[in-house]
Amino acid sequence: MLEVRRFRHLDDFVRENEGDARARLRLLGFAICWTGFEVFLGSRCSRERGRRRTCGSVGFVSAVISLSRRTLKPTHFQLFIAMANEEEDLKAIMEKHNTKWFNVECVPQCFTFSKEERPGDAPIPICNKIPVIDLGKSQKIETIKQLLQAGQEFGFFQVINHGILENVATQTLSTFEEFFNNMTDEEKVNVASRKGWIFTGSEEEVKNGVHLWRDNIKHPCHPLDKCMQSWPDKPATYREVVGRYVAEIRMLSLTILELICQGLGIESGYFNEQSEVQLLSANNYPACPDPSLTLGILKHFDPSLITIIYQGNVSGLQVLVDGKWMCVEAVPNAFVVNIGNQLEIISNGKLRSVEHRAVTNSKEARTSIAIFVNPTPNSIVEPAKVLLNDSNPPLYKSILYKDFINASKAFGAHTDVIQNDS
Ligand SMILES: O=C(O)CCC(=O)C(=O)O
Repeated sequence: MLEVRRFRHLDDFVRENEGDARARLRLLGFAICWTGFEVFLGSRCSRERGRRRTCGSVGFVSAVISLSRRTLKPTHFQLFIAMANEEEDLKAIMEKHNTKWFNVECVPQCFTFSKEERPGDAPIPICNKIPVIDLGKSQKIETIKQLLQAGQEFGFFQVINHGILENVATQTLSTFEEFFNNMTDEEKVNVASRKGWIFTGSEEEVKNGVHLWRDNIKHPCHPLDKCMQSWPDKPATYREVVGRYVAEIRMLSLTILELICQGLGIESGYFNEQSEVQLLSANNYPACPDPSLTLGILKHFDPSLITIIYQGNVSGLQVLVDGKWMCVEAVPNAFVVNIGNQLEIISNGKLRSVEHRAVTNSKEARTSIAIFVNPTPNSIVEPAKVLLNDSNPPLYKSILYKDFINASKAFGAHTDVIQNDS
């Protein structure tokens, strides 16, 4: 019986038939035919139409030749379909799917990361070593010890009993879901250029030539009364709900930073000036037909002091632990906290900023809210003097925060819009 299979990409076909010399020969034959037809048709029609017509013609001619020689094999059809599935550009996908770029059966080539970058098929375990720290405990010394140890070992921890009511976080998450779901194409274009906040749909989010599988909104969120005026006004509750969330997270971040201060032996209040900017970044990762090929966010370090993430009940954040990717479990009503580059510098390397990334899943969309607590652009970031002595020389040079950001292109092309320069 003839088996007809769809391959998402030519690569996948080649990989599956690696050991088969005949398949390789057929592949070569196809490639020669294809090139010939491309040249022939290329001068007469647009590239896109030419390619599709070429695939059809090559498939048809090859099938006829194969049939006449009685050598028709399932792989012919596999290859033909693989070729027909090759690169469809994002604009065409959006037009075809009425602007919902993620409503596709297969992952288009323009969302497929290289083998080195993509998550692949191997299951990624949940890391149960990343500590879940109870901030409600009366023994502060014990809490401080746990925070320091987690920051040293993993650069990540989760906090529970943090004093933020669960519905504050869940309502904010729902507001962002509504924001991402209901925004029209026209609005997306308008908001991308609005001063004070940026929306980047997957159309714009290109990393190394491949699009991220996410929509994202970023805006400053401190001081609240100043920033809020320029936030989105749709959904109607956006400013109220997100404002309440931001105020709560500000308090939580100051509590955590003060505990870290005490743990490191730095004078109380050291981080007050270093934490004057807060940037909110909310992500929406739609369900993806093949999460092994895509990424919501490429691996990166955070250019912050600390980052506080709410991921609801859907996990998708992965952290490098001992050189291996591990999932951060979605713990009910917990916030994930990670040490950013600036705190690594101030602690003179005692606390670690660790690489992390966001992956997608095939079952449901995931929304996450990250709040980056950052120094002001003109503050100097350097190892705290009290931590330095002859046996602990500075491991990092002093640097202006804005120079750090510009040199590392931490916020990409939108740095000016989202950097609060006041
Ligand atoms: O979606 C997540 O959990 C990852 C968030 C993150 O790493 C970021 O926004 O930089």
